[in-house]
Amino acid sequence: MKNVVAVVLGGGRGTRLMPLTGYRSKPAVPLAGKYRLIDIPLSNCINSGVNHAYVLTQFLSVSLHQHIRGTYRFDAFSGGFVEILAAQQTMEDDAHKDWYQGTADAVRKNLSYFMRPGFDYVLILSGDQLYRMDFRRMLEDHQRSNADVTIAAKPVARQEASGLGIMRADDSGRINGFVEKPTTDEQLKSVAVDPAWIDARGVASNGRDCLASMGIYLFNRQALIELLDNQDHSDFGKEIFPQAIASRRVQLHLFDGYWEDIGTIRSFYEANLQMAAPSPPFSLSSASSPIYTRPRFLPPTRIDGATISGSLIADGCVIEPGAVIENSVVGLRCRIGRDVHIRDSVLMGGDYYEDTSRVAANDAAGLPRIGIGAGSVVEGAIIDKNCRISSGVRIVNDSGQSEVDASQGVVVRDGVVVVPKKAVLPTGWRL
Ligand code: ADQ
Ligand code: ADP
Repeated sequence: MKNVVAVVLGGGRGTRLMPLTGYRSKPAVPLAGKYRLIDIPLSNCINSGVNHAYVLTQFLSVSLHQHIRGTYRFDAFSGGFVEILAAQQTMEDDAHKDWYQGTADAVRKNLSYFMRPGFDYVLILSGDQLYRMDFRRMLEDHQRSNADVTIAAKPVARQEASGLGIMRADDSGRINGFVEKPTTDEQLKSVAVDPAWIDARGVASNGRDCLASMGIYLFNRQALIELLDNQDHSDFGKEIFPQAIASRRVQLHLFDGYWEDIGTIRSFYEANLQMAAPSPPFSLSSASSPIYTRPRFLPPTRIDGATISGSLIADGCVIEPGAVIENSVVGLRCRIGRDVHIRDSVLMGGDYYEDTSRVAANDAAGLPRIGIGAGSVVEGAIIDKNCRISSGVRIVNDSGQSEVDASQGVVVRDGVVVVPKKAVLPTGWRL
């Protein structure tokens, strides 16, 4: 895999994950208590033997830099690297002042970096998906079929097809139809496959008759250069692939493991909670393909007379007597006060501990400590880092609102309450 370079599409403006992307770039959004989104594609790369990777992002945040620098270090003999390429840094002239126009445009504007001698294949990945995949199998399929491009494909039901690129392939697995996000019945019919096609390839179709692009693409170097040589084509799904299938050998690589897009507040929230479930569909513990993240020197979590079920508790937390935590993710350095009730929620934790003199000064100024104060109730919520929730606060979407803007200090997106980073909620606050 030494001749494969990975390019992780780290996100456009990140509006679908606001306010989590208000302070940081999307790849830096914390996941499952102690990871960040970028750890998923990069761990898959490392576990597959790909240790050259670029992360494309629209804007650079301090936390993304720190995280990459502190996590993905390779020794001099391996020659591995992970580098961030931020749009804001490449806008040196008027032509580049615009944001990237789309995924293909983002790759095109940075193409010179990926064309280093020795990189024969470019593996393009999304930065907001949760899955575990061995890219070596994909490269084998790619080479065996003499493909110019290979697209990873997952069988899905028709109801899911409208949000994805849907493909049809011939018996050799060569793609001969591609429609990005089909909306009409006619479009769907033009790319639906016979479920028997899927069954015949060793994957139980269970009636699924659509093959979805997973947003994971393997290109031969020269094919990528040529396909991007058209300024009018700015998106892989919308423009590049529908055209490329006619003139190139575009091949399909079938995959049927767990795979979730986590680019919206609702899907991000649900994927986090699923990882806390008793038999998670995506397990963070795997001997052969671990998920990497920044090593930290934090003490073990201290729990004193609390009741906890179906939850992930990260390092460095303090959980006080009487607390009840159910079906939740509790991130690094969380301080959970007495008799706090947390259910179906994702707490991202804190970036630092407050020392006693700071706590005393904050007390005097009426500023609550970082963490969740005594007797508070949190349900169906995401609490970003470094929030100061005082005592007796109720963060529950009691009236079932689906969207609320920031006027009250918190927002509701897709029915999920999101408390933005560093928010301060005073004693007795409620939504
Ligand atoms: P979408 O997910 O809708 O569909 P898109 O919004 O283009 O496609 O995002 C793909 C990835 O690229 C995401 O990780 C996103 O954050 C990132 N990205 C988007 N614009 C970017 C930019 N300007 N710079 C850097 N990164 C950017 C795509 C395919 C479908 C396929 C689904 C699978 O188009 O065919 O089915 O992915 O999820
Ligand atoms: P995030 O993307 O999670 O919002 P930041 O950009 O805020 O992250 O980065 C937070 C970083 O600051 C963490 O890596 C943390 O270790 C570091 N940090 C350490 N001490 C402090 C402190 N006293 N105040 C703020 N941040 C701190």
